[in-house]
Amino acid sequence: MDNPILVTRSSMPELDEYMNEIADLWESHWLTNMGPKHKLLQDELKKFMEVENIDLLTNGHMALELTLQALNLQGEVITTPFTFASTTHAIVRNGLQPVFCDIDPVTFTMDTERLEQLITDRTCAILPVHVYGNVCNIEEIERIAHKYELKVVYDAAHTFGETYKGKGIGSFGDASCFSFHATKVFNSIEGGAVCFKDKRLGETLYELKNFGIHGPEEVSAVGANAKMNEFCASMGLCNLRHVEEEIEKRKKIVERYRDWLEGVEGLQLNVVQKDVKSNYSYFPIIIEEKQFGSSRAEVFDKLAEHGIGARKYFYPLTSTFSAFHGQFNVLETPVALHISKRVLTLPLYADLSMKDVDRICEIIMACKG
Ligand code: T4K
Repeated sequence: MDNPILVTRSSMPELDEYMNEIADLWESHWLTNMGPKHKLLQDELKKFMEVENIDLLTNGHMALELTLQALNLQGEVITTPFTFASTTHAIVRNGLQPVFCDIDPVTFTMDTERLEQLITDRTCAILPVHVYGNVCNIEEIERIAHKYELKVVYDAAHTFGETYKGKGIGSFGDASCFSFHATKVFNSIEGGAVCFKDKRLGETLYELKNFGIHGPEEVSAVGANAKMNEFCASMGLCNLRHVEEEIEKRKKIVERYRDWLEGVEGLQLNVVQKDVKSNYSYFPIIIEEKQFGSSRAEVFDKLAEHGIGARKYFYPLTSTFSAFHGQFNVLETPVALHISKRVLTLPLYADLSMKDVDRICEIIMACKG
């Protein structure tokens, strides 16, 4: 078997670059609790992401969980089930009730035509997901949120570095939560950030990520420990220097995939959104068995036989997790169900070679009936 190719591979700087970056930690002995690297990365990211306010956290999940806590919400949160476990868990772990809205069949983001009918007098917020870096219907979400006075928190885990209509993607809603996990376009090993509008929300978040400590002798909230440490921040500083180049490489890989797979009967490719500067984070394909001639399972197995680890992001729907059985009324989301049963996310990372892309596509095309 050829060398295995996994769905992604973490971007890393040269070892020397990282060693140089962390060397001063041996001088200062300051390893965590909002040290100088944390501060520097925060400032650099603010510029790069073109946002007004940002705070760094340990990971994208805590970004979501603590943002919901900071907003002091109660009741129902409308979200989508076509996402990673984290999105729904953040809602449930805050004692809130998820209400699942179906997705749009083209962007796989919240179908705003179905959103308004899900609003009840218990609805407190909307938590849409910019899944695969596809930007949600921001105008509609914000119009509806404004009409019903609802908070909007975007799960922006997949949208690092993107802009919408020329504005940093983290500028929308009350807050946007990013992931800097090892598998993401930009990583700080583990890491995350919240971009937010209201500075008071930022102050609350800052305290919540540090146990709710308000002052030397006052703890005013039941917070968590979600502070990004200096080693992670250092990795972020190194990776940030190369991220534009990496996104450019991803773009070329995506173009190569498209050359092979665009227009193939039975395959739906990810949408290209005209107002979005994309980060090329994922390359999902939707396989319609009847037209393509093979099922998602058959293509998945054939790739696996050749050591290629495509993934079923996101199957199953979070609304079907056994963890939630019997806890809330799960509405049917037929489009999300349809997509989740047919989606395959193909390998994509900056150093994936064109030769490997060609090989992956040859295997997929050999499955075509
Ligand atoms: N919201 C959304 C919409 C998300 O997708 C996520 C995370 C979050 C919120 C929460 O953000 P974080 O709290 O994670 O910051 C992975 C990631 O762990 C997760 O971050 C990501 N979404 C999710 C979509 O994918 P797994 O369970 O599929 O990861 P794993 O370990 O199977 O890794 C996938 C591939 O990545 C491996 O086959 C090889 C490569 N890899 C992995 C690791 C851990 C590396 O090259 N280096 C590594 O260190 O969840």
